[in-house]
Amino acid sequence: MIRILHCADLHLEASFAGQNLPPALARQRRADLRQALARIIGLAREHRVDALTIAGDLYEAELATIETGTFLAQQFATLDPIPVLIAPGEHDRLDADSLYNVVEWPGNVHIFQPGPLVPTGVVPGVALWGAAWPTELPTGQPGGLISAREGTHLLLLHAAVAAQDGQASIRADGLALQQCGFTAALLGHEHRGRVWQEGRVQCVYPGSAEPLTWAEAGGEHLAALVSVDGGGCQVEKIPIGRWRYLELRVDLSGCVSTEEAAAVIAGELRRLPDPVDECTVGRVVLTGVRRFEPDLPLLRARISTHAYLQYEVEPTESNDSALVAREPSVRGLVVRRFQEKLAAPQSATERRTTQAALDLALRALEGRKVGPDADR
Ligand SMILES: [Mn+2]
Repeated sequence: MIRILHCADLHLEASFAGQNLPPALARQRRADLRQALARIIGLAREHRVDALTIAGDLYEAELATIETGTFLAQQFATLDPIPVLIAPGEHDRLDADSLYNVVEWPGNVHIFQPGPLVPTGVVPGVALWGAAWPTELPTGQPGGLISAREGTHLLLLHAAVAAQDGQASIRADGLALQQCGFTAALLGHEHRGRVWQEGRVQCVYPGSAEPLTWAEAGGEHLAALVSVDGGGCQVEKIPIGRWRYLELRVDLSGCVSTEEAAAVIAGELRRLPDPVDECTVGRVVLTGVRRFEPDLPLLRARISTHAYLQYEVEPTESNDSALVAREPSVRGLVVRRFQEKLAAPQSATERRTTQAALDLALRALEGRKVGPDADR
């Protein structure tokens, strides 16, 4: 049996631009991408794998420096003699001045070149086929590529997989994974990890090592421990990412002050199943019809958390009840009745319930759907 640890899409030196992160946090996140690689290297050693495979987007070429390359070379050298096989991707494209050509790599590193898929026997007993992105994939009947050969064949590639005629295919005109004769396709490109079976082919997208954007919030971020045994293949998913993106919608209907809102939000944060820690980037969306204008600096000061939270106020329709109460209409009458009720002595909970009832009544009078599952 041979074992391979497979990863992809580390995106070292990613800028995290466009996410409104403070520069210090973006720096921390870049440092943690390196930590993720270090964890992967540690896992490869711990599991005594026969090879570490990386399916592209190891770093971001526009932002990486020679120092990035030196860091990578040092990390990979610590695995020697375990081979490290890299199929470069789109963001770490292999061209003349890419780090792959400029840095002096240790002897255990094998970098696939652009062009057609080629096999390497670097892993004993297994032919691992790969190429750098963009790959010249075989035309015609892809099964012909390896059908005449004995043994176990694995594919290592940075590529998008699309469904075509009910089969997963690597590009518009071919390389249907099922027909290739590969035991496993160790892929990179999709940042939300997934492991699935395509006919007899075990397919793996490990995902980015850490979620890099909000769009990757819900996905898996893995290293895949791939065991190949007599033509069969098993994949163990090992979570790698430590960071997460969290979106929390908090209904502030009935709150009368920023202080009260802060208490409600803090309560919601405490009730979340996973800890909201220093590796959480959160977006708190304040919803509901409010009686006050939230003071965001005060809100930030009142909520004690290690997470980086951004607050967004969801716009609501104007709901100035003092104004509405003067209307000579059913709406005005409803608001006046509720205001009498709200003026009477009552607990904070009762007041919130009354306020929520008023908000619902106003929504209903506007002809909007109300109820437990109404779109709020
Ligand atoms: Mn990528």
